[in-house]
Amino acid sequence: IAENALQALHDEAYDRPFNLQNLNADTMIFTGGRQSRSLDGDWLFCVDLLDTGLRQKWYAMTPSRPEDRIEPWDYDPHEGETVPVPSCWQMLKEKWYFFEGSAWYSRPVTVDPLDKGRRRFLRIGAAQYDCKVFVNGAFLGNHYGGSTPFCVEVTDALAEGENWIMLCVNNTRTLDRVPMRNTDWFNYGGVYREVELFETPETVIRDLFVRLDGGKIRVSMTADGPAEAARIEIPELGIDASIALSGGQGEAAFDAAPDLWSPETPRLYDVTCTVGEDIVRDRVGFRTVERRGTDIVLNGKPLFLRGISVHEDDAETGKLTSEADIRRRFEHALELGCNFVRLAHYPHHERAPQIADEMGLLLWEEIPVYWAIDFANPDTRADATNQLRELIRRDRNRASVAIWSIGNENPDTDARLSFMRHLADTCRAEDPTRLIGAACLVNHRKLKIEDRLAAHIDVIGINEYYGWYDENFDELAVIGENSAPDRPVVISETGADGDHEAGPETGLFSVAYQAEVYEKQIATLRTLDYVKGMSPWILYDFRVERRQNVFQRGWNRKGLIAADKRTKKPAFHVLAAHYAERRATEE
Ligand code: GCB
Repeated sequence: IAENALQALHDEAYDRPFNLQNLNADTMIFTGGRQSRSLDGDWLFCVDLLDTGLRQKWYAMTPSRPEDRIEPWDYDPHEGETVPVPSCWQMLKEKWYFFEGSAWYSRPVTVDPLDKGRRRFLRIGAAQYDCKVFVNGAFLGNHYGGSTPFCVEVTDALAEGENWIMLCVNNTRTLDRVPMRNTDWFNYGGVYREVELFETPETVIRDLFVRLDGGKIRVSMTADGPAEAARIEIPELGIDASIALSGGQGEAAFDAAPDLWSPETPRLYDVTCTVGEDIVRDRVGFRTVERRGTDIVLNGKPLFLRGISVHEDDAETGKLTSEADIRRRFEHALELGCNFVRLAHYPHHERAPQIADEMGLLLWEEIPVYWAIDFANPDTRADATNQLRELIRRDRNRASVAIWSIGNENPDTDARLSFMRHLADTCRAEDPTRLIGAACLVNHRKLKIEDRLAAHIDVIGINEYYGWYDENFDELAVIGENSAPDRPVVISETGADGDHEAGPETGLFSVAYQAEVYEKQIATLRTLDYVKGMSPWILYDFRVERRQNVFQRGWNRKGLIAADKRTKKPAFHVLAAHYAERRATEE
């Protein structure tokens, strides 16, 4: 027993010094318009189930020839097998398919000497979930959160000539984190978004927020360094102004009459911000989105959100997403007649909202506060808050983003309410110009929309599966009648599995039954005047460990399109016809 206890102590001790969570929303830099050097490509790679690398300090090894070594070694981070970055390791080798634990990535990076006063930052687009960063043997920081970018300053860590960067990425699901242990999507792992090196002047623009608010174009920004003023230019609006900085913070408001961004007219403006020698750029659309009673109002006009939900999931590459994937998803959404897409259940690639800005799609963006998480745990709260802040800071210049969603189907406890109110307050503090949503709850006993969270958000999302998990379809109409929400409801999910390959002709898991569920849903939902949008579940079939019956075979089959991203199921056409009809009546 004593030995076990010692081992436990030891295990905790090896990990604790690295779990600083010191790479977070406050250490991000604004990267729009900056030149970067890509560090994508082949990295040396080794899975490490027992965390031997942290115990044996693999990160501190230096490149040397075997014959020069005096101690045996278990892994050499400077040679061996390579994998491409970005990627998900599950998709690279069958033996890594269910691997959950740490894996080491390392690569050499050769740099020129840095001119005096210049700085360097390493930025990792996303690593699932925990990522520890080492440069030349030194631990520089750790980030938690599988879907948001993070930056680490490497000005002093990188020396002229060859350097070694090592990342220890761990995708273990743990009780104190967001998401927790149980999800209905696949637990991918790895560095699955781009890795870049940025060089900046001494004064760095950390953050830039440009939006239309209260009839004016407002700009807020943060820079570090000694600068006293920033310059902001939006040439097409005749804005070229100086903003005074105090303690690195600046704020200004301008009268202007931009052409408003909307799905029909996705107009974007070039914005440039300069502080000292640092220059960043963005393309920003201006629009207002608000709630009035049970309406969602865009640029003063109520609208219905014709949406669809999507995951980031690919049969061949997993969570790795290319520009072509994003464009294909959005093209399919447009083909359905959508003006709205729910990016479920975590922050998607940052190119997604940029492309939605150009293509004219409104977005619901979300953090993985999913099902039961440990709402009473301060670590869980800190993690969720940071992921939300990172997402908002990354995307708050995107006109397409209309709703920040802070939770999905979470049990209505006091701890959850306090947690969610804190997240809603965080949203408003970071960005008062968008709606806050969450997938809320129905009281199935009273057959009524009833969730204490609803009073604290703007859009009540409802995930309901009448005709599927809830087999008595007629109850949906009863819920509709019994509920009188004072704010808009979006049916954030509804649907049914349909297996296009091996499913039966009729009944559960047939594509015919799936289409029938869509028909019945549409007929009932259209009678509810407070329902102001829907994003059925889901555009494509997606991979998940927990679905293993003969029709699912490792996939959630609720896609309107199969996992091949080509085969449309009949329900696709049912929804497309409904959206076409809605569009016709709106116009
Ligand atoms: C839900 C969840 C979603 C699942 C879906 C399903 O309510 O929000 O993540 O994938 O149901 O298919 O059961």
